[in-house]
Amino acid sequence: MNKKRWHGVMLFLVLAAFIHPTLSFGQRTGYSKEEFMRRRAALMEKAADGLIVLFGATSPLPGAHFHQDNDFYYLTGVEDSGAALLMIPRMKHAYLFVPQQTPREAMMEGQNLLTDPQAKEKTGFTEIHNVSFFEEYLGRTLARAGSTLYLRLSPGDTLDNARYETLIFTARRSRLHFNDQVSLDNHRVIKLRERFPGVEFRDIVPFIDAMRVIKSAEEIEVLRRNGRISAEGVKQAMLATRPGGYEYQIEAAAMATVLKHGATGAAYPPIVGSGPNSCVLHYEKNDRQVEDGDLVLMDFGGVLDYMCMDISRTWPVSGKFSPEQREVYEIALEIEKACIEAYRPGVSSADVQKHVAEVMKKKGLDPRGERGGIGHYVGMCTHDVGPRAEKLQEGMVFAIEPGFYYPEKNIGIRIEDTVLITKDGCEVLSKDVPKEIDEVEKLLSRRAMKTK
Ligand SMILES: [Mn+2]
Repeated sequence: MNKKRWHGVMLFLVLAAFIHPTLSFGQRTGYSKEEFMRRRAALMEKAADGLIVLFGATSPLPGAHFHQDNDFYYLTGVEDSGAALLMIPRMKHAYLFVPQQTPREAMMEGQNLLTDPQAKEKTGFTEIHNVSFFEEYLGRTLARAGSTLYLRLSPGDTLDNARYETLIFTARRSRLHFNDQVSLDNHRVIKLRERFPGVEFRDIVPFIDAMRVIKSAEEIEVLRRNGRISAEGVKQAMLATRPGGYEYQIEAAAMATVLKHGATGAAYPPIVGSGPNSCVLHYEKNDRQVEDGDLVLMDFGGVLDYMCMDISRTWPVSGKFSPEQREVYEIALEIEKACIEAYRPGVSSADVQKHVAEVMKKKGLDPRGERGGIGHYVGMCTHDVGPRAEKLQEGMVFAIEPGFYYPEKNIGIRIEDTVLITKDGCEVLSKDVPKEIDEVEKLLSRRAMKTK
């Protein structure tokens, strides 16, 4: 190929990457085998004086794609249902146990790792066995390992429930004693105690949380990609907003965008609250007809390769904020930006609040009681795990989400970004969705408005 022709090809590729979003965004990539092997090795170093046991998710939730238990996926990368993990830190051995499928099961669901001749090579496990051998292996190795068993004694988290939230929902379910049933996790602990009464049971969760809270290089790449595609989702939702349309049509625009770019779904039920619904913080029915003059509050994020994103934006259906909406919006935006300015390693919640107070004073704005501070962690779970953040550290990921809600005026405003703490500040992963008033209004003006 001559040089001129080659330049032409390069120019085409560069332009194509700009024009064609799938090329510049990247798709679902997963993680390297080495990433999971590193995590297992790191955990074995922390729980060196015993055995480690973890159980995988048993089956998909009705109507949903299979989503592995977060802790189990974090350590294995395995998405077969009904699996178990046994690690022997003293030997640096990690055994995976996978159910033997019936021929019908294999036909319906596809074969699992147990019958894959490359399984060990693909995953880096010491051995992969039938799950029915699990108890025998545990019994055999416990005696040699000093009879200490690390397992999950704290609750598990889910895609959108933090560990403590799992406890809250269990308590709510148990308000009626007919619904009062121990969780599958607790059932496993009871069974293990019944089988091995002489063993000392210790919680593995603090060790896992200390690891999960600091994101690895591979996780950060996934989070950046998810930031881009989820931001594009919210932008498309803004462009799909029109008077007379429905909230679910706004949700659909965001979902179509993230699914097209490799997300496995939403990180939590998307919130699209218009008018009065903008004041219901976790509104998710999304079935109201949107009216001219309404605000739309959308809280949305995709989940990509087991990493969540959490973004909120609020915009006027008409395309222009009313003076009253604008006044509240400006205050929320200044607080959010002041928090982002303050986020860097070593900073505490009180430091962030102090900075927010200074900025508001300088700008002559009344923060109306909202002080900012440190938001919730984001990661494998939308409300991710981790010890309480006394001071921010590099590699942590947070959602910052100031909001104001005035139901009597149908004004609910929340502005939320997901940020990564970097060496000397923070990187706004969801930065591609506009939030400045003029940028929001400019984007909305691109709509082909069909007003009734
Ligand atoms: Mn949030």
